[in-house]
Amino acid sequence: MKFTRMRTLSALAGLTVGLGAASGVAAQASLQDVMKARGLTQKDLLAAAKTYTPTGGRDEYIAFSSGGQSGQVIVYGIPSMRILKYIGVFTPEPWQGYGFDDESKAVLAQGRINGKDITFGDTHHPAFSETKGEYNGRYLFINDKANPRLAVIDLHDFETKQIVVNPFFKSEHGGAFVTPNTEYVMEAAQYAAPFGDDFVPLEEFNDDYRGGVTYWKFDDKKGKLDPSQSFTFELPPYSQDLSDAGKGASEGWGFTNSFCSERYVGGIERGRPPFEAGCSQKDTDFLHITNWKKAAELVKAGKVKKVKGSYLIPMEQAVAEGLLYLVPEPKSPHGVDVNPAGTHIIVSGKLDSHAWVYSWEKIQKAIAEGNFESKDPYGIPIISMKNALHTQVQVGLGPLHTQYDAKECVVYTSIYVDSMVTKWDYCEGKVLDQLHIHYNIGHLVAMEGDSVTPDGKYLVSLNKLAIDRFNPVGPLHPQNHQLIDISGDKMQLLYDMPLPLGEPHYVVAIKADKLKPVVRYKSGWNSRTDERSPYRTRAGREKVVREGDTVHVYGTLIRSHITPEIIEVEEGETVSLHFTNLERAEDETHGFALYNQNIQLSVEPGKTVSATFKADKAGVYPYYCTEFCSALHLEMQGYLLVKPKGYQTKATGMSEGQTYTKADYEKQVKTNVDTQAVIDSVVAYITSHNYKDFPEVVALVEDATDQLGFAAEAKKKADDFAAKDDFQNATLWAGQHWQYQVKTADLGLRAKTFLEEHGAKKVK
Ligand code: RUQ
Ligand code: CUA
Repeated sequence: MKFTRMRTLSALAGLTVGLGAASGVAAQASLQDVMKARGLTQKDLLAAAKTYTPTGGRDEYIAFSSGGQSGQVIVYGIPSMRILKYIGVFTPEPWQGYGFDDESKAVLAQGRINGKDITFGDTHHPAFSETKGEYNGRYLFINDKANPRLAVIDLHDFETKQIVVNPFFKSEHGGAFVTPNTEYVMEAAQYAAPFGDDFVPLEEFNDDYRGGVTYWKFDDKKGKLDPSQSFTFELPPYSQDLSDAGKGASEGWGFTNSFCSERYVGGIERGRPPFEAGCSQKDTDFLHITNWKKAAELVKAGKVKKVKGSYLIPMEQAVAEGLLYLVPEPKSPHGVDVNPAGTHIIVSGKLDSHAWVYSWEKIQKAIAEGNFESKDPYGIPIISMKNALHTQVQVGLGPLHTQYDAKECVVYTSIYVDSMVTKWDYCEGKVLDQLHIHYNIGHLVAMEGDSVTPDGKYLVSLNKLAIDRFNPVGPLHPQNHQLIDISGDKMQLLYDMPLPLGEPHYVVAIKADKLKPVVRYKSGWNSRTDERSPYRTRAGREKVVREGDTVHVYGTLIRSHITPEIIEVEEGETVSLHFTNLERAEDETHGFALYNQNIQLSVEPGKTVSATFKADKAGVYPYYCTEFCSALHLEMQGYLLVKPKGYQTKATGMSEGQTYTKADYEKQVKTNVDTQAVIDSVVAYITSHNYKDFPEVVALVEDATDQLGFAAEAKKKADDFAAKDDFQNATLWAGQHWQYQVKTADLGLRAKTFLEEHGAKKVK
């Protein structure tokens, strides 16, 4: 108490001195000094002021980046570009215990293909769940290109909850893209392959290799994709690429690009020109247009057959029912991006210098009139380009992806070969501005750029190469995400952020205040299935239960001990550890690592986490908490003793390194009395303020009350031993009493500081 008041006083003194020195000329001089010393220009300072976020400050937008080959998702703030989190998705991630505890292993196991564990993913396109075309901040979806899978991340705790494997594809790319009310999540194939698992020679490519697009049904209440209600359009082997769902005017339809509609099969070793030559020969490829709304009705009416447990719409059926059309699009296209009103679709060809704007109105008209120029070899009607095109604009060499601004008709297209962002008007068909970036931009993201009401403001350029932008760190470079201010007429480059985790492809950014993540779980929560864990354990109810060959340990974690601290099993037994974190205070996570078992758990407040393994070798296995959770975190430890079969525990007691006397006991008791005085004063402060108006403080007070309860129990034990003149045990329990007091005081002071900083009011 005294200590904090002193701190406050000295801080006040410092502020007064600081203000005196910072006034007028002196401050300017010092700013100029810094500019000179660091070689900064006025423009740099302006850029810095637009991104700099003072300590404790928050970002306006939260970006979710694909993690590329890392198989993860990277979360960062805009405009500060500070990385906030990596989310383990397809790849084990030890910090979060992802892939190390039983619960998350079960999630990764959903991603097995033909019985094989796949513990990596090539994540490309994240997408938010939507309501009426607006991001609703509830879920994030992301795809895996290498092994065609989709994952669902729940944004209430930023954890991966589900992985589904595409039943037909062997590769994919055009996912994840959501329909305006998250009815479906689109996932399009990439490299054509047979839908079955058997060998089919490449000579039969045209007849038996297939592409496709899957519409995964999403159950919003359960937060899960439902394979049993999902359906796939069989498509020709045209290397489908990106997709986008229609919205507004085009709601109910989906758009999917393709490249290599030549259906060329390379084979350098067979003396054939490589894929790259044969796949870029024609001037045009095909945009696939699919009617998911009508398809969903057919499925509902029982008119679509299931193959391998999933609905599959054969091409003949899709054509006969008017669900599938093609439109030529420029050479080797990449991105396809529907505008916010759903009236136009922008496609760019990697090998063309134009962006092509299609008119949904024209496409619909052609469909309604049956006005097709021809059919492809699979009988799919082709709408002629001239009957579908609104305009084409020369935007630069190698255009890839397009993002929509808040201003109507304004878009930003990434120009890969020219390393540039082109700002242009797709209504008028004219270029407005161009900005050079470093280097070779792939995707780009504008704030809420995929929603029906984009925010504009900032653009991030996701560059494929960093080359010389950062201090060298060896041949493998980080990626470079460049922040661009797009609030004015001219784009302004503000900041370079290195991203050292895989090669991100797409990023989506949402208003930060749409996200409402929890700070703690309901007590005893299995966060992966989002239900109460059967292994939930409350304070004082820790137990060891033997079931057949398995030893279940129901344990708890709280500052600063693990209960139990000694676990004894026999060689050959299976051990299943279950730990519940009893804390409620924000950020009081405990970890758990065990020697030689590849176990690292992250147990956030309220969570119950399990780890099952075979104790196959007799020995001594120390374990400890891996989060620096308190002053006595290092003492948050224990031993797993794996005893040889038939071993008899000896009756002798523990040997202790230290003996204690009555004087030691009394000294400890005096410390405890002094500490209690500090606690009382803090409690008086808290209860004399409106702390109940602050849920964060209520959680801290609950934890502190728990600790005080434990303190009282320890004190009673100390008193009892002292009454029996057992000062060894009396001193140790008095010491434990003090440990609980220290934790209570720590929580109390944190609550008090919070109240001070958040302007709590005095109550009577
Ligand atoms: S990719 S750089 Cu979306 Cu996979 Cu275009
Ligand atoms: Cu719990 Cu360190």
